[in-house]
Amino acid sequence: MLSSKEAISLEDNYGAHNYHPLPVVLSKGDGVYVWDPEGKRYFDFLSAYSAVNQGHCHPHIVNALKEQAETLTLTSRAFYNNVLGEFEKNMCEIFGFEKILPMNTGAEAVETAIKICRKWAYEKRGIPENEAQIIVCENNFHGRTTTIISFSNDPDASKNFGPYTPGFIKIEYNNIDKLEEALQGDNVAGFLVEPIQGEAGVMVPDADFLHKASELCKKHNTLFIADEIQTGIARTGSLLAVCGDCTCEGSCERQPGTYTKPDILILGKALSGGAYPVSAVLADDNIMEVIKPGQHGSTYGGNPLGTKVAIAAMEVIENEKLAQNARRLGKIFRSEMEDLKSKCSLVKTVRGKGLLNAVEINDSPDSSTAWDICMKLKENGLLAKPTHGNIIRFAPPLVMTEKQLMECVSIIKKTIVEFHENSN
Ligand code: IF1
Repeated sequence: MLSSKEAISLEDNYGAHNYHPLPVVLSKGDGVYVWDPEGKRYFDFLSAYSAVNQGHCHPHIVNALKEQAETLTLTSRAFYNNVLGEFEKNMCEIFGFEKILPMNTGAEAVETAIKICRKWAYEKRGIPENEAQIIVCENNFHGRTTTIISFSNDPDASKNFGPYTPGFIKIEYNNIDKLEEALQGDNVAGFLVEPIQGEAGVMVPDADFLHKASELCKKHNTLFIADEIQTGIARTGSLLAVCGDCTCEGSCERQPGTYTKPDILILGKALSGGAYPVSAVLADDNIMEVIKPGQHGSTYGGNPLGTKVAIAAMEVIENEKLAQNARRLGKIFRSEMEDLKSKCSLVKTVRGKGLLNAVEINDSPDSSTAWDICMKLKENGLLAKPTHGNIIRFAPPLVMTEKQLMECVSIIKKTIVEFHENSN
C-alpha cells in the first residue's frame, strides 16, 4: 500500500489542483472511523460533506452494492430494469411525492430542477419563453456546473468561467421581505433555496423562514424548490430539513404545521450513503409531467447498481433511526460547544441543526486559525475542515454513539483550549 507521502506526491504530480485538502491520506473507513495508510485512526467529522450519513462502508449498503455489481450494473434508460421501479416507489412513498427523476450527482439534480421549473413556467404558467426568472440566495452553494456558478457570488466558484447563464435573481438569505419583493416580478418561476446554507458556514434561517417562503411562493404561483442535497436524509435531525421541528419518532410523517412540502425536492449525497453517486428530483405529476420522453436524462441516471444501493441506504436511515439519533446527539454537541465558548474566547459562535453544526472561530476569515486548529484536531485524531475562512464545520456520520460523540467533544475542547493557550 502506498504511504501517505507517496499518495500525496502522486496526486500533486498528476492530479488537477482543484482542491486544497488537509494533509491526511485516507485508506480505510468503517462507521465513524477512517484510517491513514500508516494505521492511524481518526474520527471523521466531515462525512464527505454529509454523503456518508450512514457511516463508512455500512455493511447493508456494501452488500447491496456487491450483490448488484455481480448481477447487472448499467442498462441505460433505453430499456427498463428491474430495480428502478422499486426505488422510485420507495422514494415517492417515503418523501410523499407522485414522481421522481433519478440522476447521479447533486449538481445534475439541481440542473434538472432548474430545467423542470423553467419548462413548467413556459408550458403551465404561461411565462414568455426564455423569460423565466429563478430566485436564489446570496452565498448559495448548489454545485459547480456553468449554469449553477452563474448565480454564485463566490468569486472562487465563478470567476473566469463566463459567459454566465442568465435568468437568476439574488436575494439575501433568510430575508422574507426581500423574497416578497422579488416575487412581485411577472416572470418569477421558482425560488431555489438550501434549507440550511452548508458551504456558507451552516447558516440556519429563522424557524419560520422556509414555511413563510413556501406560502409566499404559493401566493405568487412560483415553485418552491428545496435543495436538500446536504441537509436531507436525516442530517439535520429530521428526514428533511423542511420537516421543521417535527415530533416524528418513526419514519417521516410529514406532519402538517411543521413540514413544508416543496414543489420540487432535490436529493443527493447520503441518498446512496457514500457508496455510489445517486441524486434525484421529486415533484408531483402536475409539475413532473412537463418532462416528456427524450427531453432529459443521463447515461447512468436510474441505473440498477446505484438505485439498489440507494434502496439499502434509505433502509439504514429508517431502521437505525438516524434522524432521531442526529437530533439527540446534535443537541448534546451544541450544548458542549456552548460550554467551550463560555470558557474559551477563541470560540465565537456555535450553530447548526441535528448533526450539521459549525463553530465560528474568533479570528479574521483571512487568518489561518481555523485551518491551524483543524491541523491540530487531525494530530489528535479527529478530521474536520474549515468552510469559508474562520468557520469549522462539524458533521460526523449519524451512526455515532453518544459515547463516541463525547470522546470527540473532549478532543475538540482539548485541542481548541490548548491552541488558545499556546497562541497567547
Ligand atoms: C465540492 C459543501 C461545497 C451541496 C448542495 C448541491 C451540491 C452540493 C447544498 C452539489 C455539494 C459539496 C461539493 C463539494 C464540497 C461540498 C460542499 F457545501 F458540502 F461543503 F462545495 F459547498 N447542493 N456540496 O452542498 O452536489 O454535484 O457535489 O454531488 O464541490 O467541493 P455534487
